[in-house]
Amino acid sequence: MLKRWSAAVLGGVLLLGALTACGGENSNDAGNGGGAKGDGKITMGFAQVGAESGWRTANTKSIQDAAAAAGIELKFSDAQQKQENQIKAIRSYIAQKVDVIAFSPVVESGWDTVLKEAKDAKIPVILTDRAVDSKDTTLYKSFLGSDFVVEGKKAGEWLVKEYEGKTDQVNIVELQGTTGSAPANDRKSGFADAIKGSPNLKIIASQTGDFTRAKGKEVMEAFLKANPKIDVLYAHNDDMALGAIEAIEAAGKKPGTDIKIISVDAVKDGMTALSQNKINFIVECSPLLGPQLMDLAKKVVKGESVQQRILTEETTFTPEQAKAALPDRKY
Ligand code: GYE
Repeated sequence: MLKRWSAAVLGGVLLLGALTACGGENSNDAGNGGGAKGDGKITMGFAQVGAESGWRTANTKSIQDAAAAAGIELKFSDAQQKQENQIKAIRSYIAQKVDVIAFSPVVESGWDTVLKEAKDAKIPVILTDRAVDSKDTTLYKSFLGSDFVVEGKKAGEWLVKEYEGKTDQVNIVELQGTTGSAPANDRKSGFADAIKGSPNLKIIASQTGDFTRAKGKEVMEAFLKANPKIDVLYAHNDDMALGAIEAIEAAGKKPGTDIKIISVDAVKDGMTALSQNKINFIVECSPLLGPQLMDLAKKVVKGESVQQRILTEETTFTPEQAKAALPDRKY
């Protein structure tokens, strides 16, 4: 734990602070001149992906609230969906000698070097939400988050049931999440796996919408132009589905009726569209990882052993179930 930072470190930290500010996010950023005060308080450096979706906003709030409730000092940075920014943030947390680093890796590959740096500095790392593809699993203590393959499967299984007994070709378009990210890779493969026994269910176009509403809309516009008959949209998150709904309506079609829509997350805006029958089915992915993350952080800082993989519990929603769940929905 450093009380004073070197000029070089401070430079890096200020840069991070600037990046964070642009993102319109956060609070306890790494440039606040704070740091460990030798008072026994745990300091966590958290390198967030960005602010790309409603899911992410809820996830950030969960982490910030849970840190405050647990008395953990949080240094938080927003990488604006860029791996290089996350790596810079992690390096700055290492330089500041935080007690624990947590992050949600934007993409799966390319983390070994920086994770090794944290390990060499004896700073434990916890992965939240998204996985890395590192072969060496001693580079992190635990991975807390959803099983995205299962989520993709649930989406595909719903579709298989929906068209059970029908043989006409069903044209599916897919809006993928951020290229190279665990949820995009896994939601794609889980879905493909679930529909592979139904040869009439055909993915006719599949492209990334980067998990954002704006890109979801843009790519859906292109899909609609290129394909006169689209029966189903599978979007890897609600935000892209919501953007696509705008494109579908602008093209004079009825979302949920002319084009059936399946998405993942179950954030409030998605659930509202589902309750209005503009989306037909949503697979839940919980962003409320903060409390479990803080418990894990306390344990790893104490040197206690923790489970390498901790799964979040999730469900699925039909329009009726969305109507019932909406009043109590926390995100
Ligand atoms: O589904 C999406 C967000 O990694 C599970 O990232 C997360 C995904 C989530 O942008 O909305």
